Amino acid sequence: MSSGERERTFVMVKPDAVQRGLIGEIVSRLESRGLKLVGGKLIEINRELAEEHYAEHSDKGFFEDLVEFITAGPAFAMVWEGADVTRQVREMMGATDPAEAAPGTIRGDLALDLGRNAIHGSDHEDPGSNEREIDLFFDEGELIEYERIDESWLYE
Ligand code: IDP
Ligand code: MG
Repeated sequence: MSSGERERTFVMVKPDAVQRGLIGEIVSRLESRGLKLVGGKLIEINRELAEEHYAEHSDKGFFEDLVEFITAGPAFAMVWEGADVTRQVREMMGATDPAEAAPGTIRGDLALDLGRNAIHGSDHEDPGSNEREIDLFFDEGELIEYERIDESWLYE
């Protein structure tokens, strides 16, 4: 392997994008990049889980709206694996505010509004947030270790 350490990250298709039929589009982008899906499930996030997941924002004015949004309908939770995956997914997601997100990014192509921004990914600037979020949403037995047949063509 030539670049970056292989790691796992937590990604979630938020309720707005589930309602808009975008699970497949978002999964497809990550899958086509060569990232490996090692866990995935449709979930209904309850208030307790939402408050824990977004604890870092609990003092912000938008916190209550954020918790309501993320608990308002099913979300699609995933774990993806790959070289430098946490940062790579963040780059693919684009800026938090879709209005500022570059075309070609998931938010820049699929969303318009800060409070309806389609996707969550662990923060690569917050070390350990990937593992913390994976543990919060998944049991060990729900994550599957396997080789993708194209791995020797993805990594040097
Ligand atoms: P991120 O999702 O790009 O990591 P964060 O700053 O961690 O962005 O914020 C978490 C989520 O909170 C955002 O994805 C968005 O849904 C929501 N959010 C962030 N800032 C605002 C705001 O100013 N108004 C409304 N919602 C916000
Ligand atoms: Mg964040």
